[in-house]
Amino acid sequence: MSEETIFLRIVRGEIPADIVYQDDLVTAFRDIQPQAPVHILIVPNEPVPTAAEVEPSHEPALGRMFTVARRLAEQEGIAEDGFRLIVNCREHGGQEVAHLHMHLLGGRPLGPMLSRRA
Ligand code: DGP
Repeated sequence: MSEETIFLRIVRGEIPADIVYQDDLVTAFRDIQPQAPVHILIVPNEPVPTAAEVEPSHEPALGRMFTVARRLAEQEGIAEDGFRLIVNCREHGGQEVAHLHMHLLGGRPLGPMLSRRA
């Protein structure tokens, strides 16, 4: 998979996004097609294509993604009621962008974790 995804270009500031947090390891920005009142994507600045390719060297960034998710959930006012964190992986996981990303979703009851098979 190519490393030159749209998310890498957002991390680098090359294309616009509603960035809500950025530090040395991760960047968080609002999803362009929100599926809940709060829908933020948290990505490692150094691209990892998918969750199937994570290595021990990625642990600092992956751990930071969780602490940033907590911080943003509090900032967005969804921590108390609760929220959902999702990482889709490859084709069966429904991953569209090959730069690992965590979805932070909340602001309403989110329903069952998986839609039922037809
Ligand atoms: P996934 O299916 O897990 O790969 O989710 C990809 C998400 O990325 C999807 O919810 C839509 C979002 N997205 C795709 N392109 C862009 C973009 O250019 N900007 C922003 N902010 N979000 C994007």
